[in-house]
Amino acid sequence: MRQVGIFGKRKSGKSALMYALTKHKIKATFKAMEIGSVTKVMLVDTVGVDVEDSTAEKSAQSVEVALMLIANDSFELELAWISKLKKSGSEVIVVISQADKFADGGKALAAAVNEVSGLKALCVSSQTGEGVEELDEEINRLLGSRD
Ligand SMILES: Nc1nc2c(ncn2[C@@H]2O[C@H](COP(=O)(O)OP(=O)(O)OP(=O)(O)O)[C@@H](O)[C@H]2O)c(=O)[nH]1
Ligand SMILES: [Mg+2]
Repeated sequence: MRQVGIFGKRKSGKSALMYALTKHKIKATFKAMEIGSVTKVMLVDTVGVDVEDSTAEKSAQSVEVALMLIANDSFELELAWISKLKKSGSEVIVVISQADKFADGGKALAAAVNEVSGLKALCVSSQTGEGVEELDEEINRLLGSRD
């Protein structure tokens, strides 16, 4: 089964995002099913990347697409994980998580991440649903690009 992993520090909003994406009916799954390329896409929740535990490392080996959540302006660990995920062959989508908590919707943080890493980040709130559809589309696009 094709796997999409959700990574991020403890309390960065991984489980809430998994629920929000599931509620959104995981359009990626249905589109992929329509074109008959796969039967199912599985979302994989993980323990925090800041937890001493090998399970997130293990998930990192088996996901095709990884969502890396960033919830505040200390994101060095997340950038290190992004390199690791890419090395193991995963596509990575950077997500500014809990975007509703920021007055600007996470834009400044997304710009800071972009400046340091060159990566584009999507601002997403599981609470308001802001950005969930765009994220879903990006997951779908990346899965499609790997067919
Ligand atoms: N305002 C706001 N709060 C959020 C959002 N997503 C999650 N939260 C809250 O943030 C806290 C942590 O969310 P979780 O989804 O449990 O985070 P997690 O990364 O799965 O946490 P662990 O599994 O413990 O590592 C909870 O109190 C959520 O209600 C969001 O988009 N907006
Ligand atoms: Mg969780």
